[in-house]
Amino acid sequence: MEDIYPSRCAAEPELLPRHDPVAYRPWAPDAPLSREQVEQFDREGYLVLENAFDPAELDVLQDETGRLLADPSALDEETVITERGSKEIRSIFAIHEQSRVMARLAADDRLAGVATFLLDDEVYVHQSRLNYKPGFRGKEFYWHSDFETWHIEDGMPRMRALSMSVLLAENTPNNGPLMVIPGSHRTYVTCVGETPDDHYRLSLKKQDYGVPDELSLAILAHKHGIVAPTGKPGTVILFDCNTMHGSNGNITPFPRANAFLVYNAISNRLQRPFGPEKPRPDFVATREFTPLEPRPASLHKAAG
Ligand SMILES: O=C(O)CCC(=O)C(=O)O
Repeated sequence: MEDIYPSRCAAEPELLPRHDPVAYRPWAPDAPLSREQVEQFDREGYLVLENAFDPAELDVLQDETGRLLADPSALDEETVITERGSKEIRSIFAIHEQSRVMARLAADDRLAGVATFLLDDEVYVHQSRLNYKPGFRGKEFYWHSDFETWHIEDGMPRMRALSMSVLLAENTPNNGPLMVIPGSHRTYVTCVGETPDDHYRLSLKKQDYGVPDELSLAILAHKHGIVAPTGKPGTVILFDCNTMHGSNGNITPFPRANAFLVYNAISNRLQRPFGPEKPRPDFVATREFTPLEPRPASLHKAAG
């Protein structure tokens, strides 16, 4: 079968067109987003939802984040990723499997319901993680399209997935907020270099393969510009699986903590990887394709 999104197999990078829709379901009055929001997501490949959670819900989420970060030894060891050369926590994966609160967050209608609408299908959590950037020492995430890695290393067939970053600490212009290239989701940047076995062990700390080249990034950034949405805790940033994004290090004293939930359409469940034979492990890219049942909007303690 021809791979319409080849990568890491040619000597030179290419800028290829996207072959898939972005917002899959046409807007209707009962949609969980306004018409303008759906159009913005479709056009720019990202969307910011402010004040998605009330203060009591935020307390619950922030307490849980503190608990996860405070005792990583209570978690599955391989899900805790430290920075290169230090013990500083960079990411904790599979948070929705290791925390009831995070599982409830992943299923919350305000997130899962929106993903179901935009992807026009039942959805499951392809990946979840807490990305932590401690003050002074938080390291960057270099530019990438998630889809390129998910396609090549995990076997995600098409662009029918999206990420939601739930801000759990204030993301300011200075503490390494997410940066996106709006409109870049319409271009697939192929990467150069065959993927080594078990690449994920290093790539979760710092990616060396599946990294777009500087000329392609410059072309996209000159054409579309770069935005860095900031916000208070409780803001949600949605972005399409092929939106080019990254973030700078954090040398301010203000830590940044964001929960990432990746929703994939059930019809787009993983196959064999399009690159290396061996898929990445489940904690990075699950192969249990259980559709979420969006739960009513409430993360209050009593909601269970
Ligand atoms: O946390 C960030 O700033 C970016 C994270 C990211 O790009 C990713 O998890 O794919």
